[in-house]
Amino acid sequence: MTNSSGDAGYTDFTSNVVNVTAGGSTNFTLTPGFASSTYNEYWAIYADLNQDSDFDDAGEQLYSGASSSSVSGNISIPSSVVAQT
Ligand SMILES: [Ca+2]
Ligand SMILES: [Ca+2]
Repeated sequence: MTNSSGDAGYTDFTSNVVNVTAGGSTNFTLTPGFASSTYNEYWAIYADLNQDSDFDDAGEQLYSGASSSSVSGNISIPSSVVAQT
């Protein structure tokens, strides 16, 4: 999944779906774009692991960080997650 947020500030990509596997992991890369000078961007990745329509539950923030350049990492999906039917 590759998304560009454009120049509008925050962009909501929650309608985009990517399939993951319980007990599996997936790599990600987050790349900021700047019109002129660079500055820190604040990143977060969430998953609604218990499928109750929010991201407030323990462990649902899979990644957070700040950088002015690309960041890559790996997020793990707990094996206890039940597949969406
Ligand atoms: Ca939740
Ligand atoms: Ca909840």
